[in-house]
Amino acid sequence: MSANSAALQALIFDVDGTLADTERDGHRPAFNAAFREAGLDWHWDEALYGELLAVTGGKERIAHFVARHQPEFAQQPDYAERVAALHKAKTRHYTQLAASGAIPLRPGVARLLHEARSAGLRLAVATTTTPENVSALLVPALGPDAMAWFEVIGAGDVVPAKKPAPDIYLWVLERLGLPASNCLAFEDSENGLKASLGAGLATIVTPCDYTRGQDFGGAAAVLDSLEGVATSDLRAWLSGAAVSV
Ligand code: XBP
Ligand code: MG
Repeated sequence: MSANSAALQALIFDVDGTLADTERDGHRPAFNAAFREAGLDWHWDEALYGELLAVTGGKERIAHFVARHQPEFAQQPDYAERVAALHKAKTRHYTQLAASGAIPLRPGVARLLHEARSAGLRLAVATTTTPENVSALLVPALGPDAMAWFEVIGAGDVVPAKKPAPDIYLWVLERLGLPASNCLAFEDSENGLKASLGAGLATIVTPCDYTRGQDFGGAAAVLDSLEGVATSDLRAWLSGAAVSV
């Protein structure tokens, strides 16, 4: 492969856990608020939520919880509609919380995004969460035109199979019109890394509290955060060179 063909052209970011640490104090309380609103006595504490995070996608996570802990709930004739309604309510609670600015970006993220844009790198998002959740998180943090920074936003149900399937990354690459070899992915979890590697993407992992200690084999680098990461480091990681940050 010539150096030009492997030139870094685009950065593809996961959202939850990567751009911001959203799960424990964002998505989790939003799920619990939706359950209370529906008159359900379900409460996902931090430990249980950590187990449920093995399943990506909010609707899928609720179904996983029901199968393991509330199997009778699945016997209702309108079960699928009730799960969808719970997730819709959860998303309302989450977007309200995120739009209030209560969930900050992780250290170094805003600076790296600004630096990447200045360097002419194209930006994209590949996430399991919903598009409205992405906007609610990014606009308070990056300003009213934040969503326009990302040329492609692959989010939620646009693909049939969620992470660890590679579908969302393949969907984003197709719309970028780029091969994986010209892009770098950013993830926080083993599920996310499996998805990005499955799409052939070199991947930088920045674990968060819920994902620290997972298997990040195959990552180009595993970092505490994106603080101090320069675009020159990104180009080196894409080429497979060792980088000390
Ligand atoms: C993380 C997920 C999402 C969120 C909840 O997404 O798996 O399901 O936990 O958001 P990613 P939703 O790390 O790919 O950004 O309820 O909207 O799914
Ligand atoms: Mg994530």
